[in-house]
Amino acid sequence: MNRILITSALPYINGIKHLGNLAGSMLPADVYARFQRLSGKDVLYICATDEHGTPAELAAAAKEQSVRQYCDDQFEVQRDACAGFDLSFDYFGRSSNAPNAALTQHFAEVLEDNGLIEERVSEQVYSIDDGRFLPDRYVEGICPHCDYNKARGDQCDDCGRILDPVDLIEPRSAISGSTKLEVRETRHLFLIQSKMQDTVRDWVEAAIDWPPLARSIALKWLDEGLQDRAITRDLSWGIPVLRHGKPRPGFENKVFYVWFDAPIEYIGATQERAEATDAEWQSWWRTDQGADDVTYVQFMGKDNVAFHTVSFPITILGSQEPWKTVDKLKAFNWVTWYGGKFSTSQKRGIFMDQALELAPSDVWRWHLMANAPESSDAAFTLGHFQSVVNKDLADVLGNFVNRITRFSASKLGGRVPDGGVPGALEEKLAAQLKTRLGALTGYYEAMEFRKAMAETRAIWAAGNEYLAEAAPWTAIKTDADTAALSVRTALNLVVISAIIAQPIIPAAAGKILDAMGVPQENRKWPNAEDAGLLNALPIGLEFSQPDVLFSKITDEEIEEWGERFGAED
Ligand code: B3M
Ligand code: ZN
Repeated sequence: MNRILITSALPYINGIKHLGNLAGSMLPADVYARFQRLSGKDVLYICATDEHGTPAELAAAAKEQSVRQYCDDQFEVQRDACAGFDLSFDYFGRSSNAPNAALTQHFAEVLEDNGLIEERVSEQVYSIDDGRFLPDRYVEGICPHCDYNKARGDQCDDCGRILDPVDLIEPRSAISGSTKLEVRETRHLFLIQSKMQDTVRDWVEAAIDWPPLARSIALKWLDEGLQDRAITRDLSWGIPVLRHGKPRPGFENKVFYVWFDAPIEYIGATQERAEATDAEWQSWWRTDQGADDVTYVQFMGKDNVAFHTVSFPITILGSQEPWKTVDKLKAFNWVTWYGGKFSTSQKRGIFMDQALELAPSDVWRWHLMANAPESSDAAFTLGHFQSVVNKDLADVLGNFVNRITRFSASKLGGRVPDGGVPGALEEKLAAQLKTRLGALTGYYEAMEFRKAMAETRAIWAAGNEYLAEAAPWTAIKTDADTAALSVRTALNLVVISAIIAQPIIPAAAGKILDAMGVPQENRKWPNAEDAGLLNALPIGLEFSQPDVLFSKITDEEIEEWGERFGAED
């Protein structure tokens, strides 16, 4: 299993994502992709903007732009913000591009041929004042499950339930606010999910590799019984509904539902990449064309799990074609912002572009990963961010690297010194490193990110502890050999500290490795069993001191940011 396909949930096109979105899918997927690449795996990390549906239409209308223009602009904005965060996508596509349309239409055709799609008359909310049907987010009202009063027609943001607009209590139009709504009949394509109940359950139960959060959400849905769902909408922006390659009679003014086409874009984006780069895509997705030996890993927030463990698998399995299905699914809880949620619609919290105005991407990446919302929601506060960054990055890693490189530059000529024989201190350090590196690698493989970050920090801290005990600044006065040994050992540990930091803080790690003169081919993930790890640097190798790695975040900054972003405890 040397090939790993990684997808992150596709960010909606409607505006730049906040740090909670980043922490729950794109960032951990990136950290995992980087770890696997360093481990020598052939990785394909795919993401894209999710451009269809009512969120795009509503946001475009608010900006008085055509939906096409709005999406073109926002795609650039999101792609730039992702680049600013060093997200190492192998391809960042768009669900409104041609490959996704063709694939979506293809899946609908085969599902219909397999008896899993039917035309049905359904009841939809119609707005008399707006003169149109109001699908999904075009209706707002009270959630019938939890009473939240800003529930949207497709999903309740509070309890996470998937809704139908006709379920909402006291519904109102999101376009005009009008409550002059009625239920009218309209024809739609329905995906007969009920027929796939047993197939999906067998598939979920066979999926031994799913972490518990994803698995429990999937089983909860199956236990409640799968409902047949409309996969078309009365909208104009989206993928046209065809039958046998021609507009489907009666569906000329309808398109596929965004949640039907969005996951198909994982495949679509891989095809976009193939077209753009002359690569092939089939060996990643078709089990009859080599994808049997691919491990497919998906990352997403918990509200997306049902769509990926039930709806999308129904599309894939129901086609009875040899498509790859997900092997490991990593889901995240929420990052909260001062007791509430980060919210795009209410502009609560810090958004990706704003974050980069405040501090470099590495420090956000570290903080969000070290406090990943894995087993429960994780509270983000500026004070916590400040203390984590100042402690872990500036005091622990930055201080270790600076102290030893500065000392050896001034006292030992900025070269890796020769001399001395490893003794008890070095053996203790080597044993600790072996155990910790083994654990760290295991946590990454298991996608236990908080534990991986804690282990990374512990390895950095071991550097400071070793230096405190070995005290080369004292030894150098009486015993040059022992001082040389300590410095050499510590410099090797600097390199290991930076190598294992690469998945999380790629910019700072690269700075350290450049300064230490470590060539690209020697930056691979270390093997815990390698006894030579603390002796890897060539004697006499010249190194320079990295520029300031991390500047501390000051109390004044925290105060200013708190005011700017409305942070209130
Ligand atoms: N765009 C929802 C979200 O951003 C959605 C994910 C699609 S994944 C195929 O939460
Ligand atoms: Zn609710």
